[in-house]
Amino acid sequence: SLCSSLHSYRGNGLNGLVHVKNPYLESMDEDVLYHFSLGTKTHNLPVMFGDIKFICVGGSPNRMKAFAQLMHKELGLEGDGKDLKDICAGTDRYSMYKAGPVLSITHGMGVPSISIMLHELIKLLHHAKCRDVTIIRIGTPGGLGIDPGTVVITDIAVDSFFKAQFQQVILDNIVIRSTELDKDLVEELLNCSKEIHDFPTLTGHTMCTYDFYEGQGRLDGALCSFSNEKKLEYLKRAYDAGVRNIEMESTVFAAICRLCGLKGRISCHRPFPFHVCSCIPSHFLILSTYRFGQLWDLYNMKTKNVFQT
Ligand code: R2B
Repeated sequence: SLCSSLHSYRGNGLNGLVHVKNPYLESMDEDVLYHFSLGTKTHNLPVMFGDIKFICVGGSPNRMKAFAQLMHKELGLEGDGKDLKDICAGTDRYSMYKAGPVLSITHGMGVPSISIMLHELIKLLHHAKCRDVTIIRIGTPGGLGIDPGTVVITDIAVDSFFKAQFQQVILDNIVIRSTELDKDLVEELLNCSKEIHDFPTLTGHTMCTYDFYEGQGRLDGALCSFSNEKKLEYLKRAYDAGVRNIEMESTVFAAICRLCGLKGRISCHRPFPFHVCSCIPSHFLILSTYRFGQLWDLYNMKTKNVFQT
């Protein structure tokens, strides 16, 4: 089914600053953001990115360029936006486009790819001294037992065992990180979707797998060691556990973003670390002013339902 997930994180360090949790970073003479082909000595990051308020991340370069062009148009910025330059042109790892306060970045496919991107993005926001940034991931997951055309707003990102956790291997240790998302924000997003007609939206868990084929129960990979019955039984269990779509990035996205907002939680005493009250109006801005619903059509997300139970 057509189904898309949307995960959000609001950077909320002290004073709305995004912050990093690496004691070594400040003492480094230079920070090279290798996979963006940007760096603190070679680029004036505060000038280039200091005004960023919204970040939208997604898998592919074409989609994220189209998103930036749409933002350009919707914001009424000068020019037609057709010639938006890829800020990461010095590398072909990721693509990045800027339209006023909106940054649109690719993350490739899978946990390792989005993880590298997020490390460098969060450092970039830190170096650029960005404040009150909202980050949204839009994706093209496979739907699970839902109607084609449905958008899923992720309430919790779960792993292949339906647990709200992400296992980060640090050196040779496994560290479990929480992947819970901001419940108030999920509610807000759902309310926004109600303002848009013909835009079926629901909330549900998004399951993140490490593999597109065997990990997601597909029968058409180069390897397949399970039966169709076994696949359906697993997907049924996933559905019963609350999973409504399946993709490959959500758990690490939630875990990293949650961790980088931790200090903000302490300072503002919110139940979830990446919720800042002052961000709420901005958030509605990106959903309604930018006619968020139309993005899904633009991105041609109508995919086949391979998970219908
Ligand atoms: C959705 O689509 C990609 C796999 O086709 C992957 O990035 C994901 O999460």
